[in-house]
Amino acid sequence: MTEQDCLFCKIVSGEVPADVVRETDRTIAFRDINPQAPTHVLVIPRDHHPTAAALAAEDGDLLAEVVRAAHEVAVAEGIEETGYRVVFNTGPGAGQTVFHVHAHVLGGRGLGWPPG
Ligand code: D5M
Repeated sequence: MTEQDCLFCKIVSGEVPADVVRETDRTIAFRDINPQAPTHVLVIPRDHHPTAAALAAEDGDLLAEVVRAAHEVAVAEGIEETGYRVVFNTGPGAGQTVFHVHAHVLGGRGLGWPPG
C-alpha cells in the first residue's frame, strides 16, 4: 500500500534517499533528518498507514513488528543501558507532521519528563 505524495513511502521506494540503519521484510529504520538527541532513528512499516492508531486497527502484528524493530535499533545503537524513548506522535496536536506512521527512537542524552 503506498500513497503517491507520502514522503516516507518515497523513502521506502528509494525515490528519496535516507540513512538506513536497519531493514526487515516489513519495516525500515533510518536516521531522522532533524535529530532531537544524539541517537534519533525513525522506524516505519513499508506499507502506508497514517497513524499508530490506524495501524493498530488495520494490522496489529505489523505495529508489534515496528515496536520490536525500535527496540532492536536501541540495542544496536548502544542506548539500551542508559535508557531511551520510543514515541509515536499521533495527530497534529501532538506534533505529527508526516502521516505515515513512524516510531521515533531517541537516546544518548538525558530525556526529561514530561515531554514538551
Ligand atoms: O516526525 C517526522 C520526522 O520526520 C521529523 O522528526 C523529521 C523527520 N524527517 C522529515 N523528512 C525526513 C527525511 N527526508 N529523512 C529523515 N527524516 C525526515 P513527526 O512525528 O511527524 O513530527
